[in-house]
Amino acid sequence: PVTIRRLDYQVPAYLVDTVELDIALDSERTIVEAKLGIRRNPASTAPRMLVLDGEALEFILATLDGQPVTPVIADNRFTLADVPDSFTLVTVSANKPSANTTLSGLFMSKNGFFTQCEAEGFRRITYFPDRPDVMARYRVRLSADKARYPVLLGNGNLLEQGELPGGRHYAVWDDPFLKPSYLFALVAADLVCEEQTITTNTGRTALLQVWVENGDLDKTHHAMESLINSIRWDEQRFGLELDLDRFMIVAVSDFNMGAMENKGLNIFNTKFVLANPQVATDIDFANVESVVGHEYFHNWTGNRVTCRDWFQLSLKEGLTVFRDQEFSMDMIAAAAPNAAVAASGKAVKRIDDVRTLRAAQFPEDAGPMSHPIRPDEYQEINNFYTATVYEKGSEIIRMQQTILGRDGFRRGMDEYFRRHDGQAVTCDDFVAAMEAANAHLGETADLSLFRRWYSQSGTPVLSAEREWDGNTGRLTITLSQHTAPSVSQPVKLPLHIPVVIGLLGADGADLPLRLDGESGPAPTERVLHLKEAKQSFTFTGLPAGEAMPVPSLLRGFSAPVVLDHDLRVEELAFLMAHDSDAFNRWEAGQQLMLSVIHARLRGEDAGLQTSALVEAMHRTLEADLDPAFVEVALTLPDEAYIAETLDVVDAPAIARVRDELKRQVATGLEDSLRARYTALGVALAAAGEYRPDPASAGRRGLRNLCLRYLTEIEGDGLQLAREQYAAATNMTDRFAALTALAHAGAATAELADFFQRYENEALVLDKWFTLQSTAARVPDGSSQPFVLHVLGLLKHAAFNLRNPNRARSVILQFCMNNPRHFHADDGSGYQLWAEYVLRLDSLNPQIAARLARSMDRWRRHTPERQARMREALQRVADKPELSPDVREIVGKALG
Ligand code: B3K
Ligand code: ZN
Repeated sequence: PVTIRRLDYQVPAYLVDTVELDIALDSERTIVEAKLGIRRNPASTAPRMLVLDGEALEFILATLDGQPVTPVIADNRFTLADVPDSFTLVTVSANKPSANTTLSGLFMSKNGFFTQCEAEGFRRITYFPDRPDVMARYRVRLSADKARYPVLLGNGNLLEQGELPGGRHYAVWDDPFLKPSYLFALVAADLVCEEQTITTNTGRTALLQVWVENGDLDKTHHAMESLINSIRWDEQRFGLELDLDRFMIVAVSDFNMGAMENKGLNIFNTKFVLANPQVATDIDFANVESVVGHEYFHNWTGNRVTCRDWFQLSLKEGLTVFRDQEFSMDMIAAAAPNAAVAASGKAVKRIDDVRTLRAAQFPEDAGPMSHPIRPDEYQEINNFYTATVYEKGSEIIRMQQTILGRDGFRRGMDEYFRRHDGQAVTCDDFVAAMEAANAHLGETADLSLFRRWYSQSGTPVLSAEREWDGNTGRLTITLSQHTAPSVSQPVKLPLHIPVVIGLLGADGADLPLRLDGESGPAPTERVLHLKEAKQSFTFTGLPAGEAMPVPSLLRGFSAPVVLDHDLRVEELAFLMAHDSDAFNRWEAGQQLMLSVIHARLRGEDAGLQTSALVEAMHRTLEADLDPAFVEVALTLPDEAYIAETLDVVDAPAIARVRDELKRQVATGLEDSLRARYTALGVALAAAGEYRPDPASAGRRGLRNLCLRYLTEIEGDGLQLAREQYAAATNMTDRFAALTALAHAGAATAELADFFQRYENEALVLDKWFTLQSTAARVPDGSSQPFVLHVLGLLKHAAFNLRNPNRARSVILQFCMNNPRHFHADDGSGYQLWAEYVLRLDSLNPQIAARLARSMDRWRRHTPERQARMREALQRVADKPELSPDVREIVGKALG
């Protein structure tokens, strides 16, 4: 395997100013003529040799300034020696879209041609310096059979279209913006659209379109609304305007990822476009909004300013995730009736994001694929579209906002665009703009130490110790940090960690925070800047003669760290009830739950702790709180997060202990759960027609959680679930009822009914497959081993390994999200894993590599399981013709 290193970066030897493409689309042989205006890069000292990338292309001919030339074509490279300083290169090549199962480059989905060029797909369309720092102006002529592919779309503006002989037609698209090749896109398909014009804040008008298959026009409205909200939000929050005359979203059913931000022509997995109350759940609606926002926000953070090289991926991804998270929060707040509900809604969104970080990124950062948000090396770049680059990357941006303040952060963003619009830049350029725009803040704006977050991998453990002097009212908090060494970084350095803190007095209210030596007004919440391995902070003027104030540390999860607190159970319960920071109220509850789960896993009965926890949960359920908050507060930590808090993982034991606790909670809260279930049902019915707004989604969420708890115990839970399933008027309630029944192993009739109802709705069938692959029990309650049930799903007539959504819904879901059965004692889960990694690898290496990663943490499992997991990994590694994608993952896992 070839390793690419960040420090080996060289400027491109040749630049491309203009690209004219003529693409004659044909499923068996698409002909691409490319006319490139090329010139020597004055900044390069490399030899005068033109090297272009090209993969899976059939070379037909090439001319240089009109003269035929003969390139050397080998190892996915096109090389021409002794080229002039400035010239026009024409190449003609062919490719076969119908055979392209990788879904990278030009491929076919059921109703047409689509492209995916990020990261390195453009080289599968034509010979080109396929790297993000080569930015060119593109004009594209598309032609195709008119009856089959009546819609021809490209980046930018439509200049011309017309008929051609032989039943074909053509369209010419021109993109006025310079762009890297990874943002190129085309679509030729049988599609229809919902469209609308919008006037931007400066009075420009633009046409917005959402293109879908015929028959899906009843599911585009939410995406369109989300797009409009995204445009408005970026104008208001960051002063960024839509720069195009036309902005298109196209839905495709075969797609490797969520969506892609191609300039003016976003291509989306149908899963993140199509939604209506009958087929989409509240979570789907929220996901559509967030992905539409994410791709739209890339238009500035990613497209107008792009990455110099792929090591800088977090420059656009971390920043854009941060932006989409903030967008969703602001949308929730905007819909809230008052400030309290707005604050709670924002906290719930933050909690969801932190749960994702803990369940996906923390394990990644502790395993064989651990890398800094700006990686130093990779073998296959597609393996680095990770939770670290995205989600931890977003946390690194968020911390800059915490350090500089919201206004300071905005000044930094303005400076970033002022400096770099139209350029391909680095993460360091971003931080430098933040610093420069805030220089007047003095030391606060010095991010030199902060930059280590970009270069150092691993999750820091932050420890806090307290010393209380009750006579003088002085509290000293000593913070220390430690990051475990990793293979590539044996020595880890201290980071700049912003720790947002509050102190609760005996009545639960926030106390003024005055650091030793300070005078003047004292805030009740502030940021402590931990910059060394260990630092003490002394607060003075606290109520003397009282018990030690209870610290609320890392409010709002102000840094992506593991907090090793020294809080006693009573203090956690106190925070859970009184902390003015809703995130930390939730967090205190999670820590209580974790300590009960840990005790049980150690074989202790933890009776007292459990009853304290159940009581605290009962109070939360009975309190007059935002239902969405109550839902997250009553949800036990995920199995994946629990596993990360343990040294040795026994996955089925974790699931068992978590189930037991769930049943105890359900038993303890049974009457309240049923009462709440009923009351919420009444309130929702009174509110009328289904709407996916945060308030009603929150009510449904809590009501369905109550139902889940009730189906965990003997009683009328199953009966309620059956009734709810039958009476449901929307997918959220119907699917929640089905889920509750399936986990209880009592869903035979409903699963059959569900399949029949939604046989023609691919995204709903994906849910049906996912639910069955991730269920706690075989959904019909039979005693067959779970893996046989999964095998049955894989053989189902509606299963199709080539469709990524369907493949994910069974095999990836089973291996990644059903730990108790994946880790079955006999190793059958691992065998299935190996077989499907190999099968998928010959079709679609990107999806195979994702699946391969479900073995990342194999060294943490019990010795017997480790042995079986290693065997399965070895079986995959032993295959000689593995893709670079899977080779890198299994190589690192075994390494
Ligand atoms: N930028 C794309 C991801 C491309 C993944 C390539 N393997 C979607 C996004 O992050 O918005
Ligand atoms: Zn992105």
